[in-house]
Amino acid sequence: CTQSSKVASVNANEHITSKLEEMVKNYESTNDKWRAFGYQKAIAALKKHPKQITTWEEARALPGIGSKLADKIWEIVQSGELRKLNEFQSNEQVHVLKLFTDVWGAGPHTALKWYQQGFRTLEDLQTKANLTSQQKIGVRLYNDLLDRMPREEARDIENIVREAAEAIQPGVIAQACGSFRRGKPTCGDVDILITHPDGHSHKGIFAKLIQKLKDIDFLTDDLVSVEDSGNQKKYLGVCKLPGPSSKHRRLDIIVVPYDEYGCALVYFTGSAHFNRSLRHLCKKMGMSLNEHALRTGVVRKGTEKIFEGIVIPTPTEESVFNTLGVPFRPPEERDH
Ligand code: DCP
Ligand code: MG
Ligand code: MN
Repeated sequence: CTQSSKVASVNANEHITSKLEEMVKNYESTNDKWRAFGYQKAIAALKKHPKQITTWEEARALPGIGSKLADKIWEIVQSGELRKLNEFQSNEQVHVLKLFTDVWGAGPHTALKWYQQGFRTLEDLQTKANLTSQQKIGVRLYNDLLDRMPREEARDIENIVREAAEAIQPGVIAQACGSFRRGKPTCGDVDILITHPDGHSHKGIFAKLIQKLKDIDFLTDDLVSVEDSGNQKKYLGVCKLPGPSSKHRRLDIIVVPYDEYGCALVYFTGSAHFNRSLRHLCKKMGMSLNEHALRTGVVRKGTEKIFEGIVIPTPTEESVFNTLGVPFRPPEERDH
């Protein structure tokens, strides 16, 4: 068994995990953390399992799957349905909590609070609830922000940001990562990574770029106008392509120094699940990986890091995979 096999590239049990993932969402929205956690462990085990589950015993034998979860899995295998999930979906409270947790800037805790305050609709929130500035945007643009855009639109957005960045700093690299780079047909947002190969010119770009995109009326709303993380800067906002029929779309822009480009590219390409798998692999080798750097010689005591380790230079994405001893995985194959 090689280390890379820990990151299974196809999910043979998608028909099961998709239903269990719905259950996780339901339990998260009712703040039932333990049940949500149990289902998540089961999903992870199923995703690692190389073949389709066909018997109850097979499910029960997987790590983290007890007899109750095996019953649920067996029910899906046999009937293609999960009654408990259908029950959830016909419950009013669950519907309202789902509506509310889908407001950008609101989590399960806030959704439950709103429910307990007697709010049931988005109009209730707009007229009666005490909303943060993010939640106000989330309610006002509710439908647009939940809608996934076709990848062609993500490419148009990438081009506008790239042109604006290029006008500010020639030679800049500006590329859409996330689901777009993984080749998905639709994207929940556009994640644009910006750097400059000369190693220092990335520094002046961030504030000028955001201002320029506002000047041309491309950015319509700020969600987080600047988030500092080490030498990286991140913007989270909303943009809109010109034209009367275009929708508001979520846009994330990250500016990073060139020596962090390899790790940043891996991180922002994702998927989030793939990143977790890589970090898990790192842990077993005394390494660590985040959007900034790959480190070796990390000393951990439980979950605490006693020594943060030494940075291994990883100028490219390939070098990150090589250093981890994992065969290179093209972005299209990084969904698990
Ligand atoms: N990311 C991560 N862990 C998270 C959130 C994000 O590792 N909790 C990384 C991996 C993601 C990338 O950042 O692929 C971009 O985050 P998005 O939330 O934009 O996710 P995607 O672009 O993958 O999907 P979507 O189409 O829903 O935007
Ligand atoms: Mg994205
Ligand atoms: Mn994003």
